[in-house]
Amino acid sequence: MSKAKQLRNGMAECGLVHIMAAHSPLSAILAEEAGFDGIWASGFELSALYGLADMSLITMTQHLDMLRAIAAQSSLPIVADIDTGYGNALNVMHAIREYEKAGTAAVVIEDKSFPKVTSLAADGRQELLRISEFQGKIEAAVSTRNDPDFLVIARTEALIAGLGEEEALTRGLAYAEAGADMILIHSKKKDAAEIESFSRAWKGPVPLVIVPNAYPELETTRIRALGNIRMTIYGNYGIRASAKAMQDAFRRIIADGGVQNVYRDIVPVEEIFRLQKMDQVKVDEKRFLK
Ligand code: SPV
Ligand code: MG
Repeated sequence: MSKAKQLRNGMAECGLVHIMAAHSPLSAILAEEAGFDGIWASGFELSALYGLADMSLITMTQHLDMLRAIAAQSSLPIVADIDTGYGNALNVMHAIREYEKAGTAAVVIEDKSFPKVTSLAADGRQELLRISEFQGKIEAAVSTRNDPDFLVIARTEALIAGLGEEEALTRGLAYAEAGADMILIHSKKKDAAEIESFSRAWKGPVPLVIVPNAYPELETTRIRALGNIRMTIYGNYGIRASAKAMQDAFRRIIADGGVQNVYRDIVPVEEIFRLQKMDQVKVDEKRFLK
């Protein structure tokens, strides 16, 4: 079964899948062990990993390299954050071929102009494409995929750009008409009212995806109650969790003048060996090193 089919089946069977952001194969392994249904190959997280702002500075090649490395270590379906699709509809066609070959189950393409600016920044420059131009990009993606189960998810940034619910609904419907399998509706409001209102007003033919980064109070029970959200992406939690853990440990080492305390509160090296599958290395050594 393809990973795309696995993802579709997960949504059909459970009603809602939980997709965790990863910025490395190690973070993807940890997400899989924790029990998530899929991996979000996040542009924000990869940008942050390089110490860069999430504004189209990371190239498609860099993102694909990370995604391939994740695919090699994880059995979970990968939802690729391809931002604006790296250009116009022709760039989207190239991207879809490359991401599908790399083992991606789904892509999310957003209706901002290239180069984009990250969605959650206060006063970010948020310019949206004309609706028909973005429909062309969705049509290009849909007609390029090989596997009919490969999901093309259209993300509208209408609420992020402050254009209001009517515009967001109009765009969502237009993108579904262009062939999108799902609509990702993003919001940077600190509470969930905007997303809940959009979800209640959405009468489109395809289900919704949300990214509760700005409004963490919207947990699974409330999401399920809305009835038309099939995918939740935890969009920047991996990088924030790891930054916090490293900040705490690094500061303590300086403050304590050594690692004599901190070593108790970090994973032992044996845990890293386990994640690196050192047991298998030992087996292979015995078998093949003659
Ligand atoms: C990402 O994780 O790259 C996203 C989600 O696109 S957000 O950063 O909240 O826009
Ligand atoms: Mg992104």
